[in-house]
Amino acid sequence: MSVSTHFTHAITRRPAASIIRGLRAVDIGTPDLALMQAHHDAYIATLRETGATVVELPPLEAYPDSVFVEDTALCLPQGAVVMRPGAPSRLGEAAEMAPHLRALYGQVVAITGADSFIEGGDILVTEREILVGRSARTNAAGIAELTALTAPWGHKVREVHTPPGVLHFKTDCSLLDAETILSTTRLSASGCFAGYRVIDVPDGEEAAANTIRFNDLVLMPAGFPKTRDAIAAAGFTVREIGNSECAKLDGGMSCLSLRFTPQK
Ligand code: CIR
Repeated sequence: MSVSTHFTHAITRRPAASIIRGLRAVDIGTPDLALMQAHHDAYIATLRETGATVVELPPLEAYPDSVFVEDTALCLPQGAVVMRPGAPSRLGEAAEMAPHLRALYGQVVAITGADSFIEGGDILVTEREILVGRSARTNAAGIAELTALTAPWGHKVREVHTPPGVLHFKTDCSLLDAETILSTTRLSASGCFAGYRVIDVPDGEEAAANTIRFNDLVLMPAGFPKTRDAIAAAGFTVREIGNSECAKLDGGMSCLSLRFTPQK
């Protein structure tokens, strides 16, 4: 069973009313909280459908982007690493997540360097390595600290680059199985996925690149039929989840959960 696609647990956090002040690269409208909550409920129900335990945390009004829990931690089979988000308004979210990880994991370590910044959205864990994209949120010092913290657990970190203007590395890619990555062509053209099987997101559907493989399902944002058909044609079972409101804040499927199998 692949440790990068199969998990017993997920952590999510309900969106706060302050979500209307969430960060966004381009303002394409204010998210509707009720609709976002409905999409969030469907997302959680789908995770649970696979048999997983989903821990739903309460909203954090002080942190408008706190629904995007992925950025606060990296969960590995051996332990969890608490991140240091590069967005100043999100820095405090990591400390809010740490106690919940300690309740489930025997080993919880943290990125602590004052100059180290790294967000979970820039990290793709595959069966053989941890790919980390440098971005506006993740810097070399953050990647160096992550490398040092995870080496004793037997992990190899490889630094790659997030395409210019793209929020996170995983905004543009996702792992579908141990060997298969869904990617935009603007990212895969860099050659960073050499040795993997790559499924290209059809032109015009770049916003569908951020999916999650969670146990036997692939969760993807609704409204991208060519990408849905390409994933299904490759043999995966696809579930489409409404993402219109999170998309206004540059968020997608992976951002909404931490996915892991705890080790006490
Ligand atoms: C942000 O800019 O931080 C949020 N509005 C979106 C975060 C999305 N997270 C992710 O891709 N992992």
